[in-house]
Amino acid sequence: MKKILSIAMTLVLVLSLASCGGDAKKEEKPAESKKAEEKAPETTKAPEKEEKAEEPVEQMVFKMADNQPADYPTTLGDLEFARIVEEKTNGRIKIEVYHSKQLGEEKDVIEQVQLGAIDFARVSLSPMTEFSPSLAVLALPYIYSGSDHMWKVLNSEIGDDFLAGLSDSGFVGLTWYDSGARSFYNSVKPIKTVDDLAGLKFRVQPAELMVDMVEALGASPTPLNYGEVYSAIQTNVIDGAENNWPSYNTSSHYEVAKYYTLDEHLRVPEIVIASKSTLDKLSPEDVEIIKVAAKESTKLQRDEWNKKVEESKKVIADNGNEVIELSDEEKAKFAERMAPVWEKHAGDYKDIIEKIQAMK
Ligand code: GTR
Repeated sequence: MKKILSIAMTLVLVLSLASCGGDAKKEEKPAESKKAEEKAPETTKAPEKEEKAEEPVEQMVFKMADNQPADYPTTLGDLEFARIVEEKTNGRIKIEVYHSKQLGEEKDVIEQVQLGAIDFARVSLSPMTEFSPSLAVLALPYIYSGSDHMWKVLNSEIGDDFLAGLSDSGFVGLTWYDSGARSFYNSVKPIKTVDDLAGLKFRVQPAELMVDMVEALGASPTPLNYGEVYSAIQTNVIDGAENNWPSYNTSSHYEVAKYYTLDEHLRVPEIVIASKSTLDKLSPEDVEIIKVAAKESTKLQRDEWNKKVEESKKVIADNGNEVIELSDEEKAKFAERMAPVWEKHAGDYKDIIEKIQAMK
């Protein structure tokens, strides 16, 4: 009896330590120690009470990474995903969301997910093209006529096939989130024509596709992590970058790059991924719950996205930034320059591209 009591007390202590360690909001661990953390899902067993022969319920705790802040639409989507999973498994599966790049910059996070050191992540499709090159089809400059067209494609068999195809690279693609359209901003001058980009230095996401795109426009690309962009613009290491309204706002890049040209060269969706090695350890029923929950969370994410776009436009207008609209003719000139990028990155996928274009 005494022995059982002392085992129970030790378990209670272990449990309370484990739950302290899992508090994503309060915890700020050095990146190194995070990387070295346990790869397998953390499992904790409820302490056995005295002689009672009840089957202990095993709780699984997983980590999910996002590089955007706590109130950003993607993080809100992640939290909704985690909430649905927890609800549908009666608390058996818990997903802790680490926002604001607490688990590292995007490309490192993707590598960690591939290795199974991080279980889930919400990332941009651009850096994913480095791990699964065919995804470039969905991130080609000017491939979509607008948001409706993009969502029609992502919600079709084409989108599902791309999610499923990720298993060859060690991921499970779960769902898509909105990321609007990306446009150029800079600290030097208002860009009104494609020729105005000549010679300017723009930060790009670390992906060959993005490097090639900026080169095709006659500008000079600098791949950098997202977290390094603000100070690089501020210190004139680069002249600007490109992103959607909510990122331009929440990263505070609008403070150091006041000219925003709405050329909308890219619609790169966000993607929610899981580590294949994590999901391989779960039952097919649990994997199904996770897949359905992720898809369900997209609705909330898209609603939050639309709100954040409006809020961001206001913040940027109130700051007195110069926002430059382009005519359809001028946008067409940007698009014409992209031919070599399409050829290099999607030359082998002409049939899928035709299908996408037929869905306009
Ligand atoms: C944002 C995206 C981030 C990151 C960032 C970037 O739109 O949400 O995940 O990819 O762009 O430009 O690095």
